[in-house]
Amino acid sequence: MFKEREITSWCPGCGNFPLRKTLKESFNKMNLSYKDVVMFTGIGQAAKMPHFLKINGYNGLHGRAIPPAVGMRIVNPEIKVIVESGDGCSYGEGGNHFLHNMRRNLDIVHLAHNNQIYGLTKGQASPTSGTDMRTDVQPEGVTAQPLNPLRIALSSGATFVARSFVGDREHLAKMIEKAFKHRGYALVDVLQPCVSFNKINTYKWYSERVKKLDNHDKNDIEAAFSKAGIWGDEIPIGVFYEDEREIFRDHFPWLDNDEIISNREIDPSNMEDLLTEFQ
Ligand SMILES: Cc1ncc(C[n+]2csc(CCOP(=O)(O)OP(=O)(O)O)c2C)c(N)n1
Ligand code: SF4
Repeated sequence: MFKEREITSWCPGCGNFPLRKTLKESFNKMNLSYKDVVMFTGIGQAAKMPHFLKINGYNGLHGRAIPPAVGMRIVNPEIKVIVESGDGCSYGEGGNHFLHNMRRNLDIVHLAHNNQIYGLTKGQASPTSGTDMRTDVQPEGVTAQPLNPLRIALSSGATFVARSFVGDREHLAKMIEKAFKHRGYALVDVLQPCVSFNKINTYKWYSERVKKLDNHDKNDIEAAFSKAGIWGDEIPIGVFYEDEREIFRDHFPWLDNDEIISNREIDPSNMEDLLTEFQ
């Protein structure tokens, strides 16, 4: 059984709490054990998830959660790999890895905690902050257009693209479970209020706007792209797009011809022979 740790450094009321609770419950519902999942994160408040949930995890550099996840995905196809990080870490510092690994379609679940702000470093604008948002370092307001992670994912080859909101845990659990069942890169952009530094996109603000997608054909990429462009008085949540295509590992069948690398016994006394091969 997955368990939450008692002590965290998150602010009371932070949207990371309901996300952690939902994630834990979903893991338990899916009958996953500690041996079945590894979580990769970067830096930020969201990225502290493996510190606050009892899980096998790897906490890397800011924006660099995906590369080690890719390594794990390649050497061990049996383990579920989850990348979890904030909007800054996922779409800003980690933007390049986000783009290129969706093209590769690795079998990875990516939960992006989207609070539209840099939480850990005390409230600078992030790539998803709204235009005109004022912060301590953007006192006259953000001038750039917010990045649209769903449209980027759709145009970069992600085979599962969804959005949810921590204020609707039932919906969030459904999206997490669908993402885990999907074979391929599964992005769930999770609206996660930062109660300390984002006073615009609050629980109330999101609650008044989120609306479940209905009459939507999730196999139609044009329809998904159009729905992903809706943001304002209405914010659609749900699965925007789902498709099946070969995953990265399918292109390298020789990886399956041998015992999986992670099961091999490593004998350090053999290292010398191996190193001399490269001399
Ligand atoms: C390359 C690099 N740039 C900047 C920083 C400083 N930094 C640490 S956390 C952070 C923001 C985190 O924001 P986000 O990823 O949105 O996560 P949140 O804290 O909101 O959950 C920044 C800018 C860093 N550690 N490394
Ligand atoms: S700063 Fe924001 S994101 Fe970070 S723990 Fe506090 S409320 Fe959560």
